[in-house]
Formats: sequence, C-alpha cells, structure tokens
Amino acid sequence: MSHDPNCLFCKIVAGQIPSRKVYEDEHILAFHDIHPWAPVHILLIPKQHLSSLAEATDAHAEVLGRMTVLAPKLMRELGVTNGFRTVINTGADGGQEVYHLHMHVMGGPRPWAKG
Ligand code: DGP
Repeated sequence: MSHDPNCLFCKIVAGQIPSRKVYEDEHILAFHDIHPWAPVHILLIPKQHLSSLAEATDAHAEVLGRMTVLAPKLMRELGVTNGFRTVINTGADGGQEVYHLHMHVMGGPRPWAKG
C-alpha cells in the first residue's frame, strides 16, 4: 500500500500533520523527531507506506539505500561534524512505536542515549 490513511507518518507525508521538514524529494521525507533523544534527531522515511523493515522486499532496496546515503549529507547540513547514530526500530521487541518504517539519525555533542 502506498498510502495508509490511518498511518501517522503517511499523514505527515500528506501534510495533514505538520512537521519540521529538513529534506524532501519524490521518494523520501526527513523531519525532526518530536521527542529528540539527541541534540540533532531527525527521522528519514520512505514516502510510500512500508510498515517496518521486516516487511521490506527487493523492491525497497533502492529507497532504503538512498535513505542511508542521505543521512550523512543531512547531518553535515545540520552542523553535525563529529559522528552520528542511525537506528531502525523494527517490531514490538525492536521498540517500534510508529509502524511506518523510519530511520532515526541522531547526532550532536554527547552524552545522550535512549532510555
Ligand atoms: P520508534 O520508537 O522507532 O517507532 O520511534 C517513533 C518516533 O517518532 C519517536 O522517536 C517519536 C516520533 N514521533 C511520534 N509522533 C511524531 C509526530 O507526530 N511528529 C514527529 N515529528 N515525530 C513523531
């Protein structure tokens, strides 16, 4: 399914819920996390609905690759110069809360950590 009307991040993609966007192209949206764990904490998502990494297929390889390559570029643009962490929580035991695949990208001066 490309758009799930009940999905929070699909609503952000559609502009129905506001977000602090940092990047957008035809396939990918990046925006600031509403509950940051780090001084700079953004989420990269595919615009097309994909509930989690566990549901990814070969058809998603390109967008997932593009998201991964985009992460360091966006962190540089946001002034993060000393490294960053990428996390994709997947499924209940992976701590996933929003079921639209998203890559957390977190940087800035440490110490910081989730939980
Ligand atoms: P996860 O646990 O990996 O599913 O993380 C979901 C993240 O989504 C969490 O860090 C908070 C963030 N989040 C939840 N709702 C919103 C929202 O409405 N806007 C934004 N910008 N982020 C949200």
